[in-house]
Amino acid sequence: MLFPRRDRLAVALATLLPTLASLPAAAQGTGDIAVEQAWARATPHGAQVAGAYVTIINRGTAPDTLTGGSAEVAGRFELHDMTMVNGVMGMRPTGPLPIPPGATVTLSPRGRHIMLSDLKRGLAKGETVQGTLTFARAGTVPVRFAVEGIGAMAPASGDAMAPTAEHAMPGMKMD
Ligand SMILES: [Cu+2]
Repeated sequence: MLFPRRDRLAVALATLLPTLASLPAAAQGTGDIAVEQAWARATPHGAQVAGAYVTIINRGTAPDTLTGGSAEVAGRFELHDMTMVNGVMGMRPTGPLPIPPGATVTLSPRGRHIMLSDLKRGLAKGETVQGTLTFARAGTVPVRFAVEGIGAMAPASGDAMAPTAEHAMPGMKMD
């Protein structure tokens, strides 16, 4: 069956567009690395830091490592882990995060997470923040963080603004 040139193009587009539209909106990635469910927390007024979270899937056969990243709203991007000091949940910077082959690694408010700091502005629920994740093998992967509500696990007071207490989360409960 032959189509004039323009019709063939139209047919090609008609074939392609539904395919693109059917891709999960949250799926992002490059090569063997897929990034899903990228989100960040809205920030209280004046906050200098925001937590961000992703699920990383390594579909390849080689190990990879999340080494860093960026976000348009943040001067700094760090990987953090949770700590418990004198019964108070806190956070501290941590090293690169291994993503073993076949693994699904989820960053969450209860454990390893991304800490965006030196915020250029506050984050509002409902917006989307552009960013990247950097992997040792996969390289730089663009990510869009969907900003969710401040949430029940966020710091309960203005302590988030105090430099020495910005990571203390006294209201956080352990499972
Ligand atoms: Cu943190």
